[in-house]
Amino acid sequence: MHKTVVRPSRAGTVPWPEDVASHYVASGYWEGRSLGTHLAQAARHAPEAVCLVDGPMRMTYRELMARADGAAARMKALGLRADDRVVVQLPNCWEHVVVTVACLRLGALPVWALPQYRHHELLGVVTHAQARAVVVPDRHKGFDHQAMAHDIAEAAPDVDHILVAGSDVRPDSVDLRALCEPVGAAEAARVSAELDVSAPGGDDVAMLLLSGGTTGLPKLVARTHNDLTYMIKRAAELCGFGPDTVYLAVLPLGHGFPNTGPGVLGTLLSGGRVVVSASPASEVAFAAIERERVTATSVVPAVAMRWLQDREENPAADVSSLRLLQVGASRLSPEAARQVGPTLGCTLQQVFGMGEGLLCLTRLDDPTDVVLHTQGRPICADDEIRVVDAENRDVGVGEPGVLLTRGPYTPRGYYDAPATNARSFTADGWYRTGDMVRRTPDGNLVVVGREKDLINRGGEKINAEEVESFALQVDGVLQAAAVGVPDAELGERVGLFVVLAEDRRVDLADIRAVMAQAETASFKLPERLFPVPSLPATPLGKIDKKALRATAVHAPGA
Ligand code: OOB
Repeated sequence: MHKTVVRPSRAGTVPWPEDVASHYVASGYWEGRSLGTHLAQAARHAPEAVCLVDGPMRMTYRELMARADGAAARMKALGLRADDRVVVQLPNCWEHVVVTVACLRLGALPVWALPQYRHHELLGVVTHAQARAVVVPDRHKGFDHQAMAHDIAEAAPDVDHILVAGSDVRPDSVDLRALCEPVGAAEAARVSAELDVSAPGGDDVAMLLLSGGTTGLPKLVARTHNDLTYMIKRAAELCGFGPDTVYLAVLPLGHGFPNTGPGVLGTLLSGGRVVVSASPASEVAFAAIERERVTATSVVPAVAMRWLQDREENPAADVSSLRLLQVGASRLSPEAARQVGPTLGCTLQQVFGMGEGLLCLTRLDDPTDVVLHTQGRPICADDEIRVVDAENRDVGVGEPGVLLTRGPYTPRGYYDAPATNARSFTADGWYRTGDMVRRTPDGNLVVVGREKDLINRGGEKINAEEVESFALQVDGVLQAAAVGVPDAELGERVGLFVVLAEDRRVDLADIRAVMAQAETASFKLPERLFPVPSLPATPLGKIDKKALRATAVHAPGA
């Protein structure tokens, strides 16, 4: 069915040029249907198969859809509509999956947020997304998310509903578990048919994904049903996902990687089974792998390294069902990569992805050398790649440069951010990733560094400038520069160089206190402080962060 109506969800987005879009349709990448419709269709293939496991909770495809469609209908009864944004800040639990599928069925846009976000980040996301609903646990790890969500609703006028998972639901919140009750068998067909009819089109926005390094002023990526469905399905195909796949979701579901790379949604589209784990700790994950005969999972390098170490010390758990370990979101060392096969008995796949789109994978049948030493290659033949120098000239194979990309699942701009787009996208639509890579002769990419001012702490991206602006609020701090200090466990930790006013003493605790006061996520707090008499400058007069990183490696710091 041809849609002529441009839904409001597309306001603030930068569309692909028409001829490019036609090519993506003609090539079969863009199927023109909503992700929710694809999921419902996959569910109909094997309604009695178990598709979602969370502790004692085991849900069949029939039940998942009855719950998701029930939730969609009840969200509608609350006044939520297609195109409304729903910020989902839940720890890993079955409700995360149900509420995501419910939004996709309704045409509402889920916006996944990390559980570690505090008032500062969550308010930024809610405000920029103009969210109408916020989904939180009552409490998680001792923190009262429900109270935070209500505080945020006070400050964000668009928020009408706080949906709460847990047993302590306030009268002014909506009980998420009641919302997710399955719709009765008699009604299921009618509700489902209604949702099918009102489903969004392929060009409509399916969700807003957060770009790495989210601050109080987040960058959101509007991903369409067409682009996202293609990426997930293609990733699932390259990972060999099918009805026999048992995928363990251990990374926080607030991230794109465990949801879409192919992750939870790729597993459900393939007719497989998702097992949700609240923790990536090896004792919990290994027990889940053994109990549920898990075949695939995805982790960040820090978790992979812990698993490798713990496995050597404790070889008791039976992890023989595991066939695929995806590792991504930050750089995996070749030394760690080499241990994965022998120690865990599974295939390693390196994953280089981004909320903005482009997904690179090593292939399951790649030569060992490629799997150990590269971050893979794009999943689509029509992913365009350029590697350029400081003057925007293409560099040769093997030469390092900044990675630029365009393609069928990489939108041409951030959501509602013209000023940022002018910097991050070229006039002809290339996304400037800010990652420094080199291309190998066989077309794989090796991530060698970063041009953008982010710190990658075990896969969590931290905006350096944001940390610096907090530091500058501390009395006595004249200048501040945050850098990623190399770290064996997390890849990088936040280090902060400061120039202090004469005779002033400032401690790490002073800076952390200002950030805590502003209610920021704790993973952003600087862990090392380097007071210096002055900051080094590049020939262009910018702070020389490369020099600072080198200094940090050797300096004692505090
Ligand atoms: C994933 O997404 P984001 O949006 O949190 O972060 C993207 C950035 C990339 O631009 C790059 O700087 C870094 O994370 N990154 C890697 C990497 N994978 C991502 N750096 C080095 N090696 C890798 N393998 O992180 C993400 C999204 C979907 C799938 C996987 C990762």
